[in-house]
Amino acid sequence: MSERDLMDSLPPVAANGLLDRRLFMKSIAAGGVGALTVPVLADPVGKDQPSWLLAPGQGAQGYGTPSRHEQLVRWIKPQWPLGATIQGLAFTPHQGLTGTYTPSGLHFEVNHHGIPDIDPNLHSLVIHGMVDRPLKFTVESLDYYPTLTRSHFLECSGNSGALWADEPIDALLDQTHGLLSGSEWTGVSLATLLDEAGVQAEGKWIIAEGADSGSLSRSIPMEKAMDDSFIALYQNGERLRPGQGYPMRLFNPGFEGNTSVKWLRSLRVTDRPAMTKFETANYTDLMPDGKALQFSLKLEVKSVITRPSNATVLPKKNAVYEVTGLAWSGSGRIRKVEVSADGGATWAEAELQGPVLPIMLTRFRLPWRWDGSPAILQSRATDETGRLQPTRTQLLDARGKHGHYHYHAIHSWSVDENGGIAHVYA
Ligand SMILES: Nc1nc2c(c(=O)[nH]1)N[C@H]1C(S)=C(S)[C@@H](COP(=O)(O)O)O[C@H]1N2
Ligand SMILES: [Mo]
Repeated sequence: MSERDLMDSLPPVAANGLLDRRLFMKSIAAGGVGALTVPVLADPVGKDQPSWLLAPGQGAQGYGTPSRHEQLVRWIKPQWPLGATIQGLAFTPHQGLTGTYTPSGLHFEVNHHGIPDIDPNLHSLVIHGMVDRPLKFTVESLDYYPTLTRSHFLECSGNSGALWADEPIDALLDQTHGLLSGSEWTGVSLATLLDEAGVQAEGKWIIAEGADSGSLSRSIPMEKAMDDSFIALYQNGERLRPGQGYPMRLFNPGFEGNTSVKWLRSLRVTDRPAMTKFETANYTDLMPDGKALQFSLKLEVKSVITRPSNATVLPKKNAVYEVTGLAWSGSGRIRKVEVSADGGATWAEAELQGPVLPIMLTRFRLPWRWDGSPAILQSRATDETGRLQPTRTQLLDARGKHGHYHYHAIHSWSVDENGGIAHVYA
């Protein structure tokens, strides 16, 4: 089938060149519809052999590292105001990644008081307060409990905070969406440990405290703690990295990242929240009426196109590109992601990469034929509870213009006639 016939067999599903999500499956049989032309070779083997074919290569490393030709690094110097007050930020470079699991070395980090250098043999976790039996767990003792493994995203509620600004920032995706990563976490259910300690009837909250110098503390509702919270000990199969909370952290699936207290040393059961610095001075949401929302813990439904992005230029007109990105929700699974190439006037449903897991990054893909004229690419996600990602206007109408956290509006990339891409508000 020629490329033309292929296009005709699967006509556009939305304006400005969005094509049926099954196109890529058909195009494998048809010989490809990629945007870069690959030459047909007269002599497929050739005479000149590259140097690496002529002599044995180097030995294996004790701990593997990426190819020296791959320079993908986390961005650690924020270009927007919030970060200026936090020393230990690192942003995941989603513009250069694919899949849904973030390599551990590229996981984002927010360290409000730096990374403590903890000796696991000297670290412990105490559960105390309104419990029948106060308990102390060493790292080793937790290894004897039944473990669970969950794939979850972690997102700082300050992720995309730069997009509250009046003008769209000219920065790569790490700066706007890089306080978000996805991992496989292994650890021990918090309910198991709380049951062993015996939570008393008045115990409605848990104050979780970290072993960093500023003792970051957050109040967690007992309902959440008994539902799906866990103590994470491993990440992507290996022990937690120091930046992720080594040797143990609290993990509250779908809640704002700040509540997943790293370097966890204490869980105190109480009858009320502690009103710590991080739930009063920080991580509250200023509303249009001047009042602030507290304990807005659950993360919203959100998505972003990671390729194409402003990290690249579209190399060729009248070619088919894969539009791909990530969608996630603090409330469960992603049900649907739609893509628009005309600034939100028409939408087409994207292919979701399975398995679609609850409270985990979900990758979407859709073929798009760019005819060379200006376009605005957007994605919007719907989760299994029916929550739909709002437009920027809807978000500002609801939350006002002085937000700092929980920005989750539809994100827009403009494409100009030269294939240049920019972050815009549409
Ligand atoms: N003890 C402690 N826990 C902490 C923090 C911290 O600075 N100290 N940062 C919090 C914030 S603001 C976020 S968003 C997440 C980030 O987790 P990560 O650094 O593993 O990505 O950890 C949270 N837990
Ligand atoms: Mo955060």
